[in-house]
Amino acid sequence: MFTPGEFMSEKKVLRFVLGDQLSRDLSSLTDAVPGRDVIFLAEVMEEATSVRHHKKKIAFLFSAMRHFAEDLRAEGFEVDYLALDADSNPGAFGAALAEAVRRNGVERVVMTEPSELRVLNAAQSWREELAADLEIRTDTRFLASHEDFVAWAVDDRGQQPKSLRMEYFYREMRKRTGYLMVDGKPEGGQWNFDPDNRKALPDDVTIPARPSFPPDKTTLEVLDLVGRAFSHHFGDLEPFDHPVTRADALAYLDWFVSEALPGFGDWQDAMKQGEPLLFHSHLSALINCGLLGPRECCDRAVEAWREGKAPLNAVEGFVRQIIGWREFIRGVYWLKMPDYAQANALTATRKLPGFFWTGDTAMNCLHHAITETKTNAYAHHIQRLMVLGNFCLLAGIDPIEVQEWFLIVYWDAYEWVEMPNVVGMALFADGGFLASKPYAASGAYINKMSDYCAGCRYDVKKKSGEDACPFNYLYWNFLASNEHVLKQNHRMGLIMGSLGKMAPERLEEIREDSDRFLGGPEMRAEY
Ligand code: FAD
Ligand code: DLZ
Ligand code: SF4
Repeated sequence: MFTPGEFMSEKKVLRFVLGDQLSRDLSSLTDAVPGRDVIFLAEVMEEATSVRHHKKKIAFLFSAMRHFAEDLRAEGFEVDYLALDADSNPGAFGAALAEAVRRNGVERVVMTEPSELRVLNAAQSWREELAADLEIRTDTRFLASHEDFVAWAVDDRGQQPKSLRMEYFYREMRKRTGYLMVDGKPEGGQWNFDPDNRKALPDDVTIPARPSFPPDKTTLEVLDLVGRAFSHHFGDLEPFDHPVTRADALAYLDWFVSEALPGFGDWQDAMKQGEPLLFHSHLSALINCGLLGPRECCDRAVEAWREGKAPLNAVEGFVRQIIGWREFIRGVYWLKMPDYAQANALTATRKLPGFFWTGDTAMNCLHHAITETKTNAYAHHIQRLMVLGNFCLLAGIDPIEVQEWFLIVYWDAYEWVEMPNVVGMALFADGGFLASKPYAASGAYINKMSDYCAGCRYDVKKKSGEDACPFNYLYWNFLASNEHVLKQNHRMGLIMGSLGKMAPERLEEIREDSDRFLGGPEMRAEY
């Protein structure tokens, strides 16, 4: 006897998988039948140039897509793979899908919801022109569904809150998942071990050497393609030694858990010249494109703690980044879009300086963070937040320009995760919806957490004048320029009090230094 669903499922179904949906347990693939269904993946110019993505990001994704297709074929699936340079490539998702429907003679298409609003809206519009039914399924790879997040964030009358705090969401997620919980209470008696995770890096710490995944034939073909098609895009294509298969991604996760996780907590906020990765997992791009699942990453970390191979502060910190920050950020994106994209609570209007594309600046911290970004399509969280983001915040760079830069340059960047991190966390452009106060800091913070300042043309100890660290006067200038907004923030009370006590001459000096710097050659927008 057939159930109605099984009867329907006798017909061939086209399963459309996007570039950040490379998970075998994807909701659109769970009921795929080898020998009957066709799985469709498409490299399309419109998507690859929606912004001028870093070359390494495109190469990583295309290679991971092609390897995912190979794995599906090995499982017995028919895969219709549209390569970017195929003669028949129409260059856009909608047209490519319409042609795939005709080519494969299907009446039904199934896909998992796109992770970004732009592509979800496009997918809804494809329905009109598609000669087939299109089913869009929920993305079950996140631990909190859209409904879960709304139920947590929005009150009974459907009223949106004025602000949300990750910490409370995280506690709910800990309770729901049971990660690091004992008898309903957090392991170690604390929810959060962040205060233990802010140590500067001592000179004698050995940073573990990363495994390398040399390009195979498929990746070499992609590198050649990307080198030709996207030569004008930002960033270095090579060296390229990233995991691009599920098997390599799992091996990289295993390596992280055994070698780097034990030091992840202590030195999570540290920065060191020539060491872009330190003890960070470097897993974000693998998780965001679907090669790894967030649950399995947390499972492995918690297992290491249970086996006594990693300390609690490291494992709690890592689990918090994934079940806390990552899920929270996604929830905020879907709750606040589309207006969030335009948020500019501090009315910042300055153009992004050209050195963000070249790294050509005398500010050593920014020089390193940007050149590493250019080489690796990666910078770790504190470089993104407290060097790059902090500079954009203090210099009053237009959030739209900053969003675009962050979306372009990182291999893990997709709008759903990039935007709230930039708008809410780095720039306070949502007026404090996501962060309780701006992540603004002077040079003293960067000096404490890094070895950048010793090699800088500017003097981190100097507060004013041409040789003073620009972060020092820009910090106070930021507070003074935004006093009307920031004085209402109770967490800023102490620092705004200090600003209020500043002599007018000192305030004038800060303004002059800031005007000179912000109007000077270092800040020119062209590059
Ligand atoms: P680890 O430090 O090893 O952290 C472990 C994992 O936790 C990460 O792999 C990631 O999956 C998750 N995670 C940690 N922090 C965050 C966070 N704030 N938001 C979401 N997930 C988090 N992350 C992206 O994945 N894509 C982006 O486009 C992105 N843009 C950012 C822009 C700014 C301005 C800032 C401040 C942060 C941004 N982040 C982004 C968050 C974070 O910086 C990166 O996830 C992290 O640096 C990736 O490196 P990792 O894998 O070594 O992370
Ligand atoms: C980031 C990206 C790029 C550069 N190119 C493609 C592509 O050619 N084909 C594809 O399926 N996905 C690509 N992606 C990832 C998509 O941007 C991502 O899947 C959507 O934005 C999700 O909404
Ligand atoms: Fe950056 Fe200032 Fe330190 Fe130079 S002195 S590296 S500009 S914080």
